[in-house]
Amino acid sequence: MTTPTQNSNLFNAIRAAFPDDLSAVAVEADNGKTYSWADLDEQSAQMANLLASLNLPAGSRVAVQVEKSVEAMMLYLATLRAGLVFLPLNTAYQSAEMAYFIGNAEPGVLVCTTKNLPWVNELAKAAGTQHVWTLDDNQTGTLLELAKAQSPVHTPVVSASEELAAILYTSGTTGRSKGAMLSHGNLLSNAQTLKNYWGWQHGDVLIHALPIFHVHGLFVAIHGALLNGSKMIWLSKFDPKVVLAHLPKATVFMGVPTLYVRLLGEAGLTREATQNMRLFVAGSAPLLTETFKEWQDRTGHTILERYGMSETGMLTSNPYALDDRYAESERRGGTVGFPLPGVTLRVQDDEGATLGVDEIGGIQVKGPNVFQGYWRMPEKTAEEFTSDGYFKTGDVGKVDARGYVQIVGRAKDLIISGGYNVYPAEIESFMNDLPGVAESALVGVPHPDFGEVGVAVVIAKPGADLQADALISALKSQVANFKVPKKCFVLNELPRNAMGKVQKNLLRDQYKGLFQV
Ligand code: MCA
Ligand code: AMP
Repeated sequence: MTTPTQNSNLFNAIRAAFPDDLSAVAVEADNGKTYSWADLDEQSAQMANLLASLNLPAGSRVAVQVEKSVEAMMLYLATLRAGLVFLPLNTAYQSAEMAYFIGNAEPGVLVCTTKNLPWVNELAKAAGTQHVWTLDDNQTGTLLELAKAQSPVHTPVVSASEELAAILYTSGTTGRSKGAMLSHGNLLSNAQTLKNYWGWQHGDVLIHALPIFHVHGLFVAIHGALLNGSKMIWLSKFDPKVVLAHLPKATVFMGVPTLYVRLLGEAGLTREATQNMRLFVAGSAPLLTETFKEWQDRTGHTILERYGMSETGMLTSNPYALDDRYAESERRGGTVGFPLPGVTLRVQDDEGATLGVDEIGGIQVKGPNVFQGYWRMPEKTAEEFTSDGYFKTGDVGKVDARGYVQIVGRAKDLIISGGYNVYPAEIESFMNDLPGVAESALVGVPHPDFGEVGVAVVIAKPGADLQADALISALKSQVANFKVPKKCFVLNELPRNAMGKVQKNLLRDQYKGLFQV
């Protein structure tokens, strides 16, 4: 237990890493604006004072569904320093999805775009959320108007390390997402581990091209730069040509595999264009060894692949330099490297026996980065931990003789498309509710750009005349665009095994060549 005076508020560690010269540029945004370190401190202080003025109960959630902007990042920092719980939501979520998150999280504050305000207001009313503000990516919105009237000085609230800092929804194996509760300590321990393990150094400059409503862009990228007092080149959206243009002025880039595939599609990606860079990090989805090798041949850089989860932050990483716990310093394609310092990883079979070298089983982890559980789901949380306190990741893999971890599959029914998670159970429930649909199945198949995409198989009710295109457009009006199946087939029946379970593996085999070029 921490002493009451010990303040483990993550913002303190971030603020302590700001450079002495607060007038220096902290963020160079692609809208032409630059933000100094003083801007980050003062504007997040104003937002923190605004949040504090609401006198919300401790642990209140601040739900945010806004387009990527530096002001949105400042709202995250403000939530930390105000001792509240940041809840970022993918901007692609539509009202049905948002109704679930807002109903489940019951936020004290909801921040959304002006465009979505009408229906977000309805959800807020239903959930008892008293404060709904707007924030648009052109530096306007009621949040900024109200914050302007606040003092630019704010002392971060005293937070114990086990107090919640963020909730991220993820892993809807049951068709519905669960809120992963992350504490100040979870986030800080992981951020400090990565700062050391990836050799962050004075003068580093990060190109930030990821969304900031997931762990990769919000924690791994932003904490990496801020905890190192490093400038960020801030792109509101990934564009390979824009990234290429900035490479000569940067040293670190982080991306999901799709970003690397698209950069490789650019003739401008050359050794010369990347010679100033120090580190390329990939994760959130499997990096194909072809991509890993092509990048090495084209640029001379060896991508560093790492593995993480919303529930745990980063778990394993290929070595940046020599890792004195292992005889290796090689980054190996097709592996996710070694368990990070402080992380204990094991592989177990279904009976709970710990497996040995090269034996494939369920990956389980322990560490200060592992979350506090799922929001208001104690039973589900208990199911995800072993009796001796390991978190069951739902990933299937092995550890080889050199200590490298390889992920070979997933026990959970999950498709990772362009780095976004698509939960078949959730999409199947939407499809089954469409008129004339008797049942459906969504499976993941390889895709040259997104890595993996969803393909739907739908069975019609007797007499119903289903058109695949009509089903797809119906889904488009209900769920986030990235979740919409890239192909839909109307068949007479689904393959089932003796127990009557749909054999998704047969469907995956049947459609695996659909997008192969
Ligand atoms: C866009 N589209 C997609 C995806 N993104 N379809 C499938 N999967 C996707 N990921 C579709 C849209 O529906 C749209 O189709 C069309 O592509 C163009 O939309 P647009 O938004 O312009 O797409 P984009 O700009 O090309 O986006 C692709 C992207 C984006 C840049 C790869 O998906 C992205 O930023 N992914 C990163 C996700 C991320 O940050 N993951 C980290 C999760 P239509 O026109 O038909 O609607 S954190 C995590 O996984 C763990 C913890 C970890 O280890 O990091
Ligand atoms: P999320 O549900 O957003 O927390 O995503 C976490 C999941 O992404 C993990 O459980 C893995 O299945 C997957 N993942 C993350 N990084 C990698 C990686 N480097 N290789 C393969 N899968 C990964």
